[in-house]
Amino acid sequence: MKTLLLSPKLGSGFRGSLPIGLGYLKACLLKEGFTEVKVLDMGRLKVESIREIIHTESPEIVGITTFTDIRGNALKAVAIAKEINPRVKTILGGVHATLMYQQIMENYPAVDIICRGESERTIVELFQALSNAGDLRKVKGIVYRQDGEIVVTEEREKIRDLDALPFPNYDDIDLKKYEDVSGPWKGKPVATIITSRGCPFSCTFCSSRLVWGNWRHRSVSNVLDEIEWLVSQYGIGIVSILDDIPTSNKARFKEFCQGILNRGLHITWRASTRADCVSLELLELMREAGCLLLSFGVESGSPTILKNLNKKQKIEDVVNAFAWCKKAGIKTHFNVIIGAPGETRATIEETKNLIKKTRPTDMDTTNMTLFPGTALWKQAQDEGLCDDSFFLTDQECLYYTGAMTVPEMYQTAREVYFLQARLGGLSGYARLVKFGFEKLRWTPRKVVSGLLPWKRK
Ligand code: B12
Ligand code: SF4
Repeated sequence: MKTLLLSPKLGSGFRGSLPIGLGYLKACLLKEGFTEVKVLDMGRLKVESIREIIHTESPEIVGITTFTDIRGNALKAVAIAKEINPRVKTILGGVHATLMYQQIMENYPAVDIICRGESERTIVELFQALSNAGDLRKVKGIVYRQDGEIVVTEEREKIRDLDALPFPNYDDIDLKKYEDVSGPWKGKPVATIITSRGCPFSCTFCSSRLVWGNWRHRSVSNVLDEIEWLVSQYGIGIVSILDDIPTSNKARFKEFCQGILNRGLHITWRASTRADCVSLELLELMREAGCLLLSFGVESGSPTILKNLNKKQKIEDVVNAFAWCKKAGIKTHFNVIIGAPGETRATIEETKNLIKKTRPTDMDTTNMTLFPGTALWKQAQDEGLCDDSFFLTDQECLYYTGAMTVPEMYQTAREVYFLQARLGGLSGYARLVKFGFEKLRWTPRKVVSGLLPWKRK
C-alpha cells in the first residue's frame, strides 16, 4: 500500500523540526513489512503543493499530523488529496485529531480514519487490517465511519517498553535542512530525540498528559545508541531533546549525561524542563556532557497565577534553577504566559521582577492559549468564553480573555520584551531589533492593538 505520511504546513514564523513522530511510524511500518512508505515534511511548503505531490506520488494512503492552531492546513491538505483521488484513504493523527476526533469525523467527510494518541502500534495493526480486509473494530485507538456511523474503538494502552520501538526512520528526509536560525547553533543542523514520553504534572493549559499519559522513559543505553547512530549515520553534532520533562528522574538523567561522557560522544545539546526538576550537581554534569541551553516553562512570577494554572512550581525553585544554570555555564530561556486566569497589573509586575532577578539569556512570551480537552478549556467554556465550534473556524488560536483583552496581552508582551532588552544592554536591544518582529509577530493589526494603552476593562 503506497503511503505518504505528511507533517502539515506550519504557522508563519515557525521553522519546524524533524518530523520525528512520522519517522517512528515509518520505522514501525517498515519493520512489519510495509515498505512503500514515504515521509514528507510540508512545514515550509504551501498547502496547495499537495496537489502536485499527490499527482507525482500517487499514494493509496495519505496520513497527516494535526496541531490545533494549524488544523486548517492539515484538513485542507486531506480534502485536496481526496478531491484529486477519491479512492485515497486519508488518516489523521497527532494532538488535535486525538482530542477532537468526534467533531472532525462529523464535519470533515474527507477524513476516513483518525488514530488517537501514541500510534506506533495502532498504525501497524491498522495497515494489517486494511491490507487483509480485516475488521477495523478490532484495531484499538482508531475512529472511522461505517454505514454512516462514527465508530470509536477501544482506547489503546500506552507503550510501556519504549526500547522496543525502532529508531525513527529519516530515509526520506534531508537532515541538513533542519538548521538553527539563532543561538549557539546558528546555521547548523539539529537532530531531535525523545528520551521519555508524557509528564508527571497536570498544568491546566497543557495537552501533554491527554496524549501521552504519565511519564514513561527509554533506557539510557537505548537513547545513547540512538545518538551514536545519528552521529555516525548523519554526522549530527547537535541534538535537541524534545521531552516535556527529561529530568523528571534526576538519577536517570545523571546516568544519561555520564553515558555521553563515557562513550565519548562529542555532541552539544539543548532541552526544556521544569525549574523544580534540576539541581546544581545535575546541571554541572549536564554542562560537562554538552548541554548548552535549557528552556524553562516558568509561565509567571506570581504564586497566585502558578496556583491557578496548577503549575505546582515555587518561585524560589525558579530563582535557584536560573542561578545554578549561570554557575554551571548553561544558557537559559525563560518562557512567560501572559493573560492567565487571575492576571492583573500586579501579577505582571511579579513576572517582570522575576525576570530581573533571574536574568535569563533569552525569553519568549505566549498569550494564554486555549487548547481543546484541557482543564483551562473547560474553565473558559464554563465562563462563557469559548465553545467547540471555534475549531470549525479558520482562526488559528483562541486566547483566554477572562483576565485580559487580546490587545492588553500584546501590549504586555511588548513591555516584557523591552524589559529583557534593557537588561541585556546593547546586545539586548540588538537582539530585539533582530528578532522582535518575529517574536511579537508585529502584523499591522497587532502593532495598532499593541500600541493601545494597557488598562483593565
Ligand atoms: C517539536 C514540537 C514543536 C515543533 C514543531 C514540530 C514539527 N514536527 O515540526 C515547533 C517548535 C515548530 C512547535 C511549535 C509549536 N508548538 Co509544539 N511541540 C513540539 C513537541 C515538543 C514535540 C512534538 C513531537 O515531535 N513529539 C514526539 C512524537 C513522537 O510525537 P508526535 O509527533 O505527536 O507523533 C505521535 C502521535 O501524535 C501520532 N501521530 C502524529 N502524527 C500522526 C499522523 C498519522 C497519520 C498518524 C496515524 C499518527 C500520528 O503518532 C506519533 C507516534 O506515536 C510537542 C510536545 C510533545 N511532547 O509532543 C509540542 C506540542 C505539539 N506543541 C504545542 C504547541 C502549543 C506549539 C505552539 C502553538 C507553541 C506556540 N505557542 O507558539 C507552536 C505552533 C507551531 C505551529 N503549529 O505552527 C502543543 C500542541 C497543543 C495542541 N493542541 O495543538 C504540544 C503538544 C506541547 C504541549 N504540551 O502543549 N512545536
Ligand atoms: S506544561 Fe510542562 S509541566 Fe505542565 S503538564 Fe505540560 S509538560 Fe507537564
